[in-house]
Amino acid sequence: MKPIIGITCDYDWEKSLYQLKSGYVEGIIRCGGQPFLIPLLDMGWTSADIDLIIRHINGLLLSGGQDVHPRFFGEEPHAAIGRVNPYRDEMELALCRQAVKAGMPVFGICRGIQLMNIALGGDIYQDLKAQAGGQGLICHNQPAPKQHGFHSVYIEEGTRLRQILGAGMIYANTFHHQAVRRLAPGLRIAAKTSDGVIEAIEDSNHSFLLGVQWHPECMLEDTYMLKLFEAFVEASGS
Ligand SMILES: [Mn+2]
Repeated sequence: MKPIIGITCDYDWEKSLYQLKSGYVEGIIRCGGQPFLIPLLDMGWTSADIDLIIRHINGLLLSGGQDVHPRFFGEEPHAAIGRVNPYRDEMELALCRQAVKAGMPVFGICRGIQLMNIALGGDIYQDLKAQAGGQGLICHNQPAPKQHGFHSVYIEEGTRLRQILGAGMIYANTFHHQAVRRLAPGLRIAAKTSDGVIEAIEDSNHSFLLGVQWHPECMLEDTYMLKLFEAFVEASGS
């Protein structure tokens, strides 16, 4: 039976529209999974609702989207914060924690890597330029088509990510102004860019707990990016 992959959706409150870019769904289908979209529930949701969702899926994909509200790691909003939806944050933090507790494979993309790190006790830069500019930042918001591998990402040796990709460096697209800062306990850095920005994190002891800062769902024609979806769906099916 195909593994059922829960994918979180964004919510546009101005248009009253649940939304998800097609690449997330296509990546899962291409690799033999059954996508199952998870909308933001109304504000009355309970932990029993989260448990119900977790019981019906085999893997959790945390999709991209807006910034995470900094209250979830104990900070006030920085002047350079982007748009946030604290309701989505709250529900996804609960989903992520519950999935990890259940030993379920979790794959975080862009906002998803940040949310995963916060859910497990770490934090993020609210704005790289304002808070990590001293590192001599490279460009992380590419003025190039979304499927283009714009900057190099260096994969750490001995990581699950390295094992999945079979490469020490890949070219990845980049559309983010935030990034993982302090790692959550139990997680390790799996990849960085040349400026030291963390681009991937993982728990090497978990069945599959991986977050990437780039957007593999926009690069499905790239062998490396498809390998990420393959490994995630495979872990969710075993
Ligand atoms: Mn980047």
